[in-house]
Amino acid sequence: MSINISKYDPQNVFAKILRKEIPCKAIYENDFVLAFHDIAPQAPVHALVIPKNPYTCFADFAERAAPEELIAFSKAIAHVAKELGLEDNGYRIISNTGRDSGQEVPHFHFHIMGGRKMSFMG
Ligand code: D5M
Repeated sequence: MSINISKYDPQNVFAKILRKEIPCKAIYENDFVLAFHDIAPQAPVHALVIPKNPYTCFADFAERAAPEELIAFSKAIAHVAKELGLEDNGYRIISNTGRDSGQEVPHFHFHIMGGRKMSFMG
C-alpha cells in the first residue's frame, strides 16, 4: 500500500481513534498526546504514541509542532515506557517516515517496543 504524507488524510485510522470512531486500548493521554497498544504487536510490549494534532510524519511534526508539543511528546514517550515497566531492561523507539520506511498509517507516531531482546533491525 502506498501512503501519501504530503497532505493529511483525516480518514486515517489514528484520526478515527482520536475522534473515538474506533476503539483503542489506551495507556496514557494528555492535552497533546495519546498512547495506546499496537493492534499487531511485534514484541511482548508494543505501544504507539501519537500527537493529537494532525501531522503526517516525523518531518511534518518536527517542522510544524509548537515547542511545548515537541517537549510533551518526548516526555510522553519516556512516561509511557516507564508505565509499561520497560525502564529497567530497556526498549526501542522508532518512527517510520514515508514510503521506504514502511510507514502504513499517515498520522505521525512513535512505536515503543520492549519485553524481549531486540536484534539490530527487528
Ligand atoms: O505502523 C502502524 C502501526 O499501527 C502498525 O504497527 C499497526 C498499528 N495499527 C493499525 N491500526 C491500528 C489500530 N486500530 N489500533 C492500534 N494499532 C493499529 P507504521 O509505522 O505506520 O507502519
